Amino acid sequence: MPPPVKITTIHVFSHELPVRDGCYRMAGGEVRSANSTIVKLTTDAGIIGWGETCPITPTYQQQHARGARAALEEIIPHLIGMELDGINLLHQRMDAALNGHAYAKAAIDIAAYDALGKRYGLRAAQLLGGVVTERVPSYYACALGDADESARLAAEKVAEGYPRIQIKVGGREVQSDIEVVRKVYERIGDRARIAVDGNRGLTAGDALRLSVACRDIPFVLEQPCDSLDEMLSIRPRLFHPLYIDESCVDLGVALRAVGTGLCDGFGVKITRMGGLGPAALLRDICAVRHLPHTTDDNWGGDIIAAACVHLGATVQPRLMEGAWLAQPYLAQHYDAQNGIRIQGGHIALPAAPGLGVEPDESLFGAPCLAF
Ligand code: 0XW
Ligand code: MG
Repeated sequence: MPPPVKITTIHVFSHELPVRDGCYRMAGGEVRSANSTIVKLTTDAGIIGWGETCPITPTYQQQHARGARAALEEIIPHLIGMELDGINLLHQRMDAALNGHAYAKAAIDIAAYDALGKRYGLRAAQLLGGVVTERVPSYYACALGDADESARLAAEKVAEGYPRIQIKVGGREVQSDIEVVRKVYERIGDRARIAVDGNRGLTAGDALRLSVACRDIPFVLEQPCDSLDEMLSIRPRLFHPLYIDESCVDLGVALRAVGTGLCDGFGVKITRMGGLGPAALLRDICAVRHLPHTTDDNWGGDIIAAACVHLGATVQPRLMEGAWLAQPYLAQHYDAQNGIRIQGGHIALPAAPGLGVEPDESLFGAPCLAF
C-alpha cells in the first residue's frame, strides 16, 4: 500500500475573468468581469492539485472574491503537513479552523480531488462514485433581455444541441418576463427543456402571476423569490415545479428541503456546498427522493468547469439538469489544449486523472498567498 501523501505547499492566486462581448445580465445586476480565486496544492510526492472558486458578483449570494482569499488565509496554515488521503478529514480540519465560508473551502476540496486522482490514477468522477456518462449535458442561460433576442438566442442554442435552456427573469416589470417566456416557448416549443430562473428577483405575487400567465407552458421555476418562505407561501398555487438555487445555502437547508418536500429540484452550486465532496452528498440526497438538479457553479474557468463536469458525469441521467459553464462567456482557457469545451450542448468528460486539466500557471501571475 503506497504511503499517504502530505500537503507541503498551497499557493493562492487572484485571476480576473472578463466577460467576452460585454456583460452577462441577470436579476440583481450585471457582470462585466469576475474575480476568481485559484488554489495550487502541492504534495510531498510532487503531485499538484488545482482548485477554484469564483463568486459571480458580490450580490448574487453571500460570497465575494476577497472574502474567499481572506478565509483561505485563515484556513491554509492548518492544512500544511496533513495527509491528503481523506477528504472528510480535510473538511473537518478546515471546519475546525474557520466556521462557514464553504465557497472558499471548496477551492481546497477541488484541489484535493485533483491531487488524489493524480495520486491513484483515477478521474475525479471515479472518486465521486463512478462515471455514468462520458458526454455530460450542459444548458444555456439566456441572460436577462428582450423577448425577440431571447427567443432568437434560445433557438440558436437548441439548434446547436443544448437539451435545456434557462431563461433569466426578475428585477423588472413581470409583464416583460411573461413576454420573454412566451416568445421563447413559441420559438423552441418542446425541443428543449426550459428553466425560468428569477435569481431572487421576483416578489411572491409576481412569481405567482408569471406562473399563472404561463400555465400552458412546461418549465421549472427556479429561485423566483429571495427567500424560501416567500417561495413556500405561493408554492401550492404555482403551476410549475419549484427549484431552489440561492436559498440552498448549505447541506442543512438541502436536507430539510428534500426531507420535507419543500422543492421539486435544485440549481446546485458546487462551491456553495463546500466543494465536490459535499456537492456529491447533495447529489445522493436528491437521488433518494428522485429530485432533478444541476451540477453548476457561479463563474470561473477550466478548473471549476472541470469540477462541474466531473460531478455531472456521476448523476443519474434522468435527474441530471445539466452542467452550466461560464466558458461561452470567456475569452480564455487555463489549459489551452485540454480546456473544458461545450460541443453540441454537451461536454466530454476529461480522460486524464484528477480533474483532467493542467492550467498554465503563468496566466495567474504571482501568488497572493503562499504557505
Ligand atoms: C446560470 N448560473 C448557473 C450561472 C450564473 O452564475 C447564475 C447561475 C444560476 O442558475 O443562477
Ligand atoms: Mg439559478
